[in-house]
Amino acid sequence: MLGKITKLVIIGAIASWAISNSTFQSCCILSASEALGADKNASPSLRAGEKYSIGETYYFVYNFDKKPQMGTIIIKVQVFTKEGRQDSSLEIAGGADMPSMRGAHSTGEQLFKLNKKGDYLLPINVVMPGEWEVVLNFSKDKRSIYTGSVRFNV
Ligand SMILES: [Cu+2]
Repeated sequence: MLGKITKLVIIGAIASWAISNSTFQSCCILSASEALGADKNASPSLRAGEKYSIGETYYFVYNFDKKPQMGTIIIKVQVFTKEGRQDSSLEIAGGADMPSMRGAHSTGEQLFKLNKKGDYLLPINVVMPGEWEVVLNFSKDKRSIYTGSVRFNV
């Protein structure tokens, strides 16, 4: 009889230790992902209106349709060949988020849409003042060839 009670007490103690231990682990996982976010912050921000090379073949320029502000703003990316001819053979994806509160307003990765002129367009819904980041991912034939980040303050 006494032996059974002792066993129950031991099981109870193990269970409560396991619960507190799992709480400890999830806290560590959280801080690890925060550290990962901090690393991402280190990537240099691309400047609007400047030319950036993509390998040997292409370069691109991006701009906003207006000064970034609350509401919907549109990012326009134009890709050119080294000879200066506008090119629309790439695929561009962009995902917006606020670095200071990752995940809170993340748009997920969305594809830029081409207009008739061959410009790549992506609308972004700015729902809160502060610093925003848009990570751009360029791919050719489904292969990622360039990644960069655009930051702006609202
Ligand atoms: Cu926010």
